[in-house]
Amino acid sequence: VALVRGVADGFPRCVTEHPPDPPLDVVTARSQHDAYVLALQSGGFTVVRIPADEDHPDCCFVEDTAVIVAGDALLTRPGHPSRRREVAAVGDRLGSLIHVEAMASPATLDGGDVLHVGSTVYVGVGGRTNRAGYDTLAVFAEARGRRVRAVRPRGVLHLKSAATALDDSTVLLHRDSVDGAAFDGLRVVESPDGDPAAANVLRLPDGGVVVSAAHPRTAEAIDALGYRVVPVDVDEFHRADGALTCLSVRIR
Ligand code: CIR
Repeated sequence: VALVRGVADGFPRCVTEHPPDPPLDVVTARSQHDAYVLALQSGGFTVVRIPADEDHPDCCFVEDTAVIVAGDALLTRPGHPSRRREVAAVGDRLGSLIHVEAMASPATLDGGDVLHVGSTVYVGVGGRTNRAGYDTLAVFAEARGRRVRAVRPRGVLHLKSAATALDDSTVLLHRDSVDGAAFDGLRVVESPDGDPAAANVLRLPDGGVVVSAAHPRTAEAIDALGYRVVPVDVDEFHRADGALTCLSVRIR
């Protein structure tokens, strides 16, 4: 199952590091979102949709609101205060599907900081995710048989803004943003594109890998390693500091 959330009319007002120029366009974003959903479905996900929340321009970045470990959900407390109330509706929907727990103040954590590779959970700390957020997730994940490790990404919003998994033993990363030494014991592949977001790819249940259409060199490199690449255009979300993974919560 992949949970997605609609793009709000107010999407152009979402939180961004730099004001997008030209302004974000909700019509473009929605058509890219539709294509993204189709790619998830074609790759084997059953897609569950939650309607957009017009009070929360960032609500389509649903990944940040929940972390799934061994089929159970930990609802987050997003690092940006304007995003905290996105969580309730996600929790309600997930609660109808799986076991759900919540995270308490002062913990903050964005799902974009949580990278699962095999039985290890890597957590980006120091940005939207604080130590207490890390600790809460560590207890939750270790109780479910996972090893948990902190990583300090540099100059990016989230850990997964610059590092994701290609399979259970391979990490794709942008070398200036994430130190490969953090992934001891795994095969580390560096994305050849200058943009950290090129390293944000999404694994499909059928083994395919969704890659942003904005990063053809990374797509080629992954293809050369033998993965089946599925390009999807998410430019409008890149301009809002988002990438492929942030648009869904995957329950495997
Ligand atoms: C934010 O700043 O929170 C959103 N504009 C972008 C969130 C992207 N989330 C993600 O990559 N997991």
